Amino acid sequence: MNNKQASLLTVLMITGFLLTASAQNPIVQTYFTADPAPMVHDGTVYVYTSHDEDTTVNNFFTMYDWRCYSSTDMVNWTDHGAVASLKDFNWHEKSNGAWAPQCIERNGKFYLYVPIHGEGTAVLVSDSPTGPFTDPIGKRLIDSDHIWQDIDPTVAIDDDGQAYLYWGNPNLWYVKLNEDMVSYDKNIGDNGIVSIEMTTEAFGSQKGRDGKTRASYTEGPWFYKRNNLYYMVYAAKGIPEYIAYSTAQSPEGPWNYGEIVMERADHLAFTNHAGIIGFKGNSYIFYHDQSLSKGEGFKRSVCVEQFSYNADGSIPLIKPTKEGVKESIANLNPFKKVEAETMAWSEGLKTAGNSQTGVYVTTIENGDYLIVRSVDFGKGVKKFKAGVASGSTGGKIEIRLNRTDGELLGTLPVNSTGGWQNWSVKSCKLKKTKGVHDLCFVFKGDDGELFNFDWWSLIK
Ligand code: FUB
Repeated sequence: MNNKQASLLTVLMITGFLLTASAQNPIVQTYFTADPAPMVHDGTVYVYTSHDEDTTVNNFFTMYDWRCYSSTDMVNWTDHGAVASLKDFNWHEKSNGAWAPQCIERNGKFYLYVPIHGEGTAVLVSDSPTGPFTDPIGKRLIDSDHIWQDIDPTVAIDDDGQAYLYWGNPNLWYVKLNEDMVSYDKNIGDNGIVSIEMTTEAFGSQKGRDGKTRASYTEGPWFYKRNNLYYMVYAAKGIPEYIAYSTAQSPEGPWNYGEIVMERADHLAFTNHAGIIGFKGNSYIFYHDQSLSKGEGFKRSVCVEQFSYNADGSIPLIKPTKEGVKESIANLNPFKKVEAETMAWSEGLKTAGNSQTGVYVTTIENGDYLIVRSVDFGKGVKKFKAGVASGSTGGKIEIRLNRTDGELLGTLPVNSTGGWQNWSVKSCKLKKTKGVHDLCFVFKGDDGELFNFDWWSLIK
């Protein structure tokens, strides 16, 4: 038994419970992801994340790029890969430090605000939410003399069209972005940068290392407006952090401390970082934990919980759970091409991508699996087909209902296609099945990598 098989066995035993409970957290199992920044666009939730590398260097954040995931049902997430990276900037010297991003759309363009730790806050732009992103200004966006504190940008556009970019650790600053979203009004504050007064009335209180009382705000601000109230949600009280929030009647403050939104918990990391959205009538909070790495604070994972505001607009205390979002809010249509990297849960898998194929599922070995939830079989299906490629002797995909040991609907043999990028369409018969079900693809074969998996669909 190799290392991957041994750890898969452990994971399978542990997740026996998780599968029955339909665990949804963390929402990405193929990579370590952190600092979630959700964006609703055109009926889809895009979550931009930072990315903790599998190998941590020098016992510190090891982060080179930013990833993106999307969902229309809040339980199945499509992996769009690394949509931007430190390599997209040619003016900085850092090869590490791709920290917490946020993306926003304006006039058909997508602006991705990113900190490069130690180099300040920058911006990238794209015509698509999933990139490619390019550097529109060739330098950092925020021209400050405190670039080490210029992390965690958060952006929102007010109803009058004025865009605000807030950021900072352990202080909070903002600029008023110009309509081009890549420059800002230099006529306010200190050369355009407005410093927020960090009072305990505004941001709660904590005891600093020097024993003095100071505002509890630490980092990771998330700025938004709801029902004429402006919210600032943030990581508070140094490390370990909890999530708290403040509100204001204006986008420029003054801020009034609200309450704690998410307490510390054992499976959370020493950092936490929240992003909140409303989507199809529901409210969701994204944050990160360290459950996938079993406790490594530099290997975090993005999670999500559904919640409801209190009647007065206050945010309740939200519990971080393993179950996450319980119900899918839309069924998945399996009669169109479904990307294999759309999944609710997986074990043992990675994704990779190239310009021809896009993102696909890879490092598939015997016993690995993925689950897609709320698949609408309609009045019945007869066949399964998939786009696959194999540079080895291949293997097979067992198509099962609900879980790894669920009812077997059919088996797709995947023989060698003559190369890992020699893609071929294979199909097999399925047991006639109607209605809405979770689908589980269980990968079987000999030792080593079996095949790559790009897409699948069902045939009536
Ligand atoms: O991910 C690196 C840093 O950790 C972020 O910028 C902070 O918000 C904290 O989550």
